[in-house]
Amino acid sequence: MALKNIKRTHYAFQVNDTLVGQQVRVGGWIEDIRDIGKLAFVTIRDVTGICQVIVTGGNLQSALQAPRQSAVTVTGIVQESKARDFPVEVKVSEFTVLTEALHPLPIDPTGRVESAIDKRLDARALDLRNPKIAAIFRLRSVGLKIIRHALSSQGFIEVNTPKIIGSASEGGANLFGFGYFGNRKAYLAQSPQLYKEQLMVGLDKVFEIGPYFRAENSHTVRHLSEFTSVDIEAAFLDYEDVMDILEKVVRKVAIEFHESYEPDLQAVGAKEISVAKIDRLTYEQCLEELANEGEKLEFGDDLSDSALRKLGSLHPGFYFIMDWPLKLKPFYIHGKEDDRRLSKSFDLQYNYLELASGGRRLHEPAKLRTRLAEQGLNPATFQDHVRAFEWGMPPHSGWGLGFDRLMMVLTGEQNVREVVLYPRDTERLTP
Ligand code: AMO
Repeated sequence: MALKNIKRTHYAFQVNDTLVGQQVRVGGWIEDIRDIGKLAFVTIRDVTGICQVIVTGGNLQSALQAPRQSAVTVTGIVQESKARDFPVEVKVSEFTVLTEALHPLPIDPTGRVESAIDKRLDARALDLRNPKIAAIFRLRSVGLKIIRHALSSQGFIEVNTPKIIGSASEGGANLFGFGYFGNRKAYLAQSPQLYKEQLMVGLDKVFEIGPYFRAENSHTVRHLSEFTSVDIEAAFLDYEDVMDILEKVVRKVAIEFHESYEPDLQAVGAKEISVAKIDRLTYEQCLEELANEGEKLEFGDDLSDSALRKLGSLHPGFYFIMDWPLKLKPFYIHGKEDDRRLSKSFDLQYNYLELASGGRRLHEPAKLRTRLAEQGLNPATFQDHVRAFEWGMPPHSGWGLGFDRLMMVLTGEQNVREVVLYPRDTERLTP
């Protein structure tokens, strides 16, 4: 068989009136075929858009026989078009079907026929051919880029800590464990918490963007068993300082999305999000506001889903809840000096949804051991961790931001699975 030239000269969006009279080769997928006898109008979609081509003569048969969504290259001369939707079209000299698509496909990637999310996730790669879905993942990519840039330019260095670990980072619950060479037991990291804190002994300001794993038996639109988190840790900073950093990072992503990625935001149907000012409420203020709304909670109660939904309706958009009761927070969180019931901790919320949590950490090894024991954790299991605190550990603070949840908010999606390529949850392990 003759060698096929698979290289494109132009993307579909580049085929415009400046190219009239020139030869182009586009590569993409057949979207529609309109057969009008001696010729056929075919639309070809690629990742950038769609163009129309006119097929005649010897190429007609192969174009008409090809199932929609087959991968093709099309070569021809650009000419003006009378079509309503296309100012120009390509008069085809060579129409090559590279790979035929199955007919019928499991989902319609044009999005004209809607499929339930599970069906789309079962055929995720094909789902990405839908321009709306592809736009979500382009935005996800630039979101990460913006965050990396924002943190690096503030002096943070990017690190990679292990995902196979020997002890729990967030306490005992929801760990995935597995056998590790011989009869040892290993776990998948729930967060980089222990490592990012240890790094404060030498690296001062670090961030990590990575996958974390939680055996959450939750069936919600916001929990996954594998999620992506942006974590930071910074020495010689208190919790309000790292709240400022978080606020800046989130604002930067939201603003840059709207300044530079409006077409993708429009494709996903996202509304503009206000990040002008992020309110900082204390836990106790939240209790008061909730009591006024008829939701009575005692000091020390966690904020339930329904309580968070009420708070979300009072504070639509982003807001912080800070100064949580110490007993509600993990062992590594520092207490407030002026009120021992409270902690130097915070969550960043968007309406009902928790996007991030963080705080000032205990940096004195003796206090850390006491807190571990108080929380029913075995200090011996955390020996390697606590050792690092004996090497001149500076005071430090940090946070973990659920990147998938942030993307959910910024794209206006209601289900975290929409913004994750291959989500993992209690039911889904494939594809
Ligand atoms: P936390 O456990 O609150 O804190 O997690 C931080 C953020 O990660 C996201 N997240 C999840 N997203 C999807 N599915 C899940 N199962 C899931 N679990 C958590 C949330 C959450 O706010 N070590 C601390 C952070 C710190 O103090 O630095 C931690 O992991 O958006």
